[in-house]
Amino acid sequence: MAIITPGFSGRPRSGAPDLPPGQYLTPDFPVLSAGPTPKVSRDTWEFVITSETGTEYRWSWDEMMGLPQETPTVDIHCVTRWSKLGTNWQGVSLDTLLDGVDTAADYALAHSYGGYTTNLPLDDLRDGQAWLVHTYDGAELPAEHGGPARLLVPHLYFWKSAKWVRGIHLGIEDTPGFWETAGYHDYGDPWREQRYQGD
Ligand SMILES: Nc1nc2c(c(=O)[nH]1)N[C@H]1C(S)=C(S)[C@@H](COP(=O)(O)O)O[C@H]1N2
Ligand SMILES: [Mo]
Repeated sequence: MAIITPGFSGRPRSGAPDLPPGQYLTPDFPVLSAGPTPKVSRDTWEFVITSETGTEYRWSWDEMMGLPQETPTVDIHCVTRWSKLGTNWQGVSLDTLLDGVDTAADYALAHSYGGYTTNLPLDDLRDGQAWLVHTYDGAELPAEHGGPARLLVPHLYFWKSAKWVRGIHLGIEDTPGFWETAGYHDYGDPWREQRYQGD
């Protein structure tokens, strides 16, 4: 039996040009967290980029908020198959944060308050592809979605967008993070359906 709601086709849209293979659209914003939501105060919050030589570049909350702000509107794709199109964020481009960072590293490992980690090539944080975001849909990013601040790397599966991010370690070698160690794909391109190792 098909239940038809006015204005709705009755089946999730699939095969749309902006929907990667195997994904469906959701109007909701599901919460996916591997552990409890850490309590992180803006007063003590800091974001630290550590280069491969151990040099640390630090920003307090106020310093980060004082940097040039961008308002990306992007599509997000979770490996559990939900996608959400046209999400609105505000934050600082990783280009801005990496601007003064002296590094020859090829890889980045994001670390979160609470212990979560995820890895990606450093190039995937550059050229307008990644942000440190603190605002969602015009409001403070809710804690369950990664507030005070999370990484936003929408061209990769959403597990790469570390919630409660506290820093990024730059390295000459690739170091797998939490889900990557558990069998998920090292890179995670939703358009190539790189869900698991070997995909
Ligand atoms: N620190 C941290 N970041 C995380 C996760 C997590 O468990 N811990 N889950 C990842 C996964 S699998 C997804 S799909 C998104 C979910 O973000 P949301 O809960 O805001 O939808 O966060 C990613 N970032
Ligand atoms: Mo996910």
